[in-house]
Amino acid sequence: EPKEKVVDAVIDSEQEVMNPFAPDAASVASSIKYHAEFTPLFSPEKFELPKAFFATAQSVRDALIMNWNATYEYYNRVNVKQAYYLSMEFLQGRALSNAVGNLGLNSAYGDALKRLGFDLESVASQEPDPALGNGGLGRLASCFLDSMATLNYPAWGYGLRYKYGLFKQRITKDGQEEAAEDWLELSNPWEIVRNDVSYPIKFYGKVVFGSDGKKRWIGGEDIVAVAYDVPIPGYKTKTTINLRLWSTKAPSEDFDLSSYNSGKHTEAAEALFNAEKICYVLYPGDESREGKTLRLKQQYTLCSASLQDIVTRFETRSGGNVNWEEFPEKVAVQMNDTHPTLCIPELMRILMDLKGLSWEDAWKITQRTVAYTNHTVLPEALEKWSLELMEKLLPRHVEIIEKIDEELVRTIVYEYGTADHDLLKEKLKAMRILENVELPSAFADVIVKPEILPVIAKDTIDELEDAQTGVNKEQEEDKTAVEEEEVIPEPTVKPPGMVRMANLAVVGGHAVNGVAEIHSEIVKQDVFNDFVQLWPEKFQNKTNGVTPRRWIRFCNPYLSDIITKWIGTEDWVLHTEKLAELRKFADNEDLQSEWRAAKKKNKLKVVSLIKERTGYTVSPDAMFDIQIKRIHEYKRQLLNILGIVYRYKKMKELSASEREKAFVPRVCIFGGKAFATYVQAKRIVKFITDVASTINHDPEIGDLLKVIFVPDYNVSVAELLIPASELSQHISTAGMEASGTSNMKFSMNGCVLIGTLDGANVEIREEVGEENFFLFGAKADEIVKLRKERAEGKFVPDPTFEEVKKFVRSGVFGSNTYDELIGSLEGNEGFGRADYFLVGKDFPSYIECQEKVDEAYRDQKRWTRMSILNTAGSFKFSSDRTIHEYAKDIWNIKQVELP
Ligand code: B1H
Repeated sequence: EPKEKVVDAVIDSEQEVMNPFAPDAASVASSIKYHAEFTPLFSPEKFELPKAFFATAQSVRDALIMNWNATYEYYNRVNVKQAYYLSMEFLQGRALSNAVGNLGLNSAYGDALKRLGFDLESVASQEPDPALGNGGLGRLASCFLDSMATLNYPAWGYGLRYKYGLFKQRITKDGQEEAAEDWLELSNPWEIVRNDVSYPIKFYGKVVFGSDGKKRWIGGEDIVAVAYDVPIPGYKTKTTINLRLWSTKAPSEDFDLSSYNSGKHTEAAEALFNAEKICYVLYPGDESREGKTLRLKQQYTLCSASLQDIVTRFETRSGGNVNWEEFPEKVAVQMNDTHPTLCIPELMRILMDLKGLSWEDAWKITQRTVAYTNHTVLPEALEKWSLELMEKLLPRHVEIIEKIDEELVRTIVYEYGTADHDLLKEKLKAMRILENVELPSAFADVIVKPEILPVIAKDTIDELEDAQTGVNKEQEEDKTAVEEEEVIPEPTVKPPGMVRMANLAVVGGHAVNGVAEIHSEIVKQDVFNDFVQLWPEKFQNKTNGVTPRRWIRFCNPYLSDIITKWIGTEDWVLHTEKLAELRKFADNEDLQSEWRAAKKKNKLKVVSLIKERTGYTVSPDAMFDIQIKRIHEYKRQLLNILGIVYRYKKMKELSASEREKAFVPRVCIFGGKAFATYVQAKRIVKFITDVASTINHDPEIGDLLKVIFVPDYNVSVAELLIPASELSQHISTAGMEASGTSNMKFSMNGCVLIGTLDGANVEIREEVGEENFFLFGAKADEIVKLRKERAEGKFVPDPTFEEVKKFVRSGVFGSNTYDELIGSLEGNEGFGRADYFLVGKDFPSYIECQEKVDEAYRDQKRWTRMSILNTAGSFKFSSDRTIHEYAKDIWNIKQVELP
């Protein structure tokens, strides 16, 4: 084949257009050209990069559609059990190179684009990142889809198609600013709208008895959910599974034509907007009642549309011979966190009200079908909804939830008897789904009521309401502002009734799992301990994983080639345990020098990225030290930046020659978004960027230290940063990070970790060897005691910590003295809890550990050995391993190879 050739040489024969899937460059080129001409999104005169991207994606999509059709045609025919993964987030990242790589069409597409005057990498970089996720929870869902498809598991993802998704982050002199992310602006070449797959979704209304004596939910607001399918190809398999995303719209008759014609244009379209706005934004602000209602509508839309679809498919596959008892033998539903918990009452409603099953049968089926994954133990992140709000929006579901709660009360009373009132009260308080709600009438006399429902003061109610707004609320609040207000005594009122979604998920599902060993232990011993005593068999661990396709093979081709060469096969992409074979070469000088050369090439790409995104020039010879994740106090970006400040201060105290000797040059890179209303997190972003601008402009420091905040961190940025990383930071307060998944990606790419004994760090350290992991900080089981000591003023801060705080306050980083940030570390009046995340406590051991990092890095042979042993020891953290475990222990599904 001629390597580079011009456009006119391409479409030679009808034959080629008819067979665009033949994996040779000529057929691929003709297919791309065909789409450029006949599936156009741009005018015909020019053929530039954006058009090349869309035409290439459309041509790849053709292949995916063929495989998708073959996959489901077969699943329908053999009627296999299928798993459904329901998630509010999927953080897919770009799809083009992933699809081409999974299909094994890299050289065909590379050559074809060359003939057309393009190169695959530039074409692929035209693709916007879909904005459908926020962090680790969403990226995990996407890694799982890749593994399910690759391993030929009959599975399916369900989510929402957010028009704007998560916001775009801009960094200005004031810190983070949010802007709408219009990722669908130019259309999404991967999605296929299914106009024939839509379901009615209802809100509000009331419950009545039908003529058959059954409950009916009538009236209210009706909208429609329409399916958009995104094909998910497996690696080296024909299996292509589905990610079905729901988009909401109003029924067409809701457009009020007569109002429109009489000039009331806005009113005429109100119903349309009301329906469409449900799928505008991921995690919309929920401080207002409207915000809460919108989030609940989102959650219900996901659950209702998905379950109607699942039930319809079950009926279709049963071929007119429906046996509802078989439902759990054909369907497994996994709830990614509590956001899809309404699946439980929704499946009950469908089975009872629409299919005529009894409560008992519907309950058995529901329990056997659904399972729940917990992703956090932060108490403020365990979702609660106001009972009153839910009752208005979903009256039938609240009846069902009340009945589930009543059955639970029955179980608890049966289990603990009525003799020991204190124990029973404690259990009911901890375990009931409904909070601050009187006992069901059948149990009213079991316990002296006034003790269960004390009349409490207004500030307790405020606390309860705060807890109810969900994740981050506690920290989101700007405590400085609240302090000023005069306290007006309020009459005592009853606290509002709440629905605890996590309790509902635990009760309604047959399995509950945490996402790393230490996290699953905390779930069992702490968060859900009362439930563990009742149903120990429900609780499991499923340590997270990441797909080695996206996170090594495709994002790090240099390293992949080296691994393949030394192991002697590319099989490791599917069988990551083969990576362990690298161990025996860890000291081999040839491997070591190839390994370092690959890292260097990856670092050079990041040097360009940094220049382009921030204007700063950094040296590729410095150590690349990276912390990329959502900005959260518990993840302790503040510890990292204060460590950098300390380093800078020490540098300034030395002469130029002493400085060069004392420190290893570093580029310290941060990336991550702060939730828009999380005030403290936004202060951290601002502080990092202020420190960066002082240090980066200090002529005495030069390449010895650079601090970079990469704006708008996303999957594509991670794919560049992770392969270039040498040290990465996973430094959460022990016990607070459920797992973390970027730690796994870094380790796979030969990056050495500095971290606490938290989340998956614990297991990574076990696998790579403790001498290849920089450990510091307090342990999870010490935290409660340390916090108590801290609150009681018994904590004596280390002098280094005092020194660094004083330095920040001295005004080196501009006029700002960061009172709220530094104050939060001291528990000064008005600045919240005294160093709740124990930054001060862990600071000295962190600094000491960072000195060990420098020492290790100076010995490049030792460092490279550590790096190789990280890759070699990362095999456990493939999401293939995780998905096999879910399939076997929770879903009970089997691998199905297409004929
Ligand atoms: C994780 C969340 C989360 N846990 C609610 N919980 C959200 C919950 O805006 N909301 O409503 C947003 C995010 N995300 C993460 O899940 C954990 O923090 C990580 O440790 C873990 O690795 C990841 C995947 O299990």
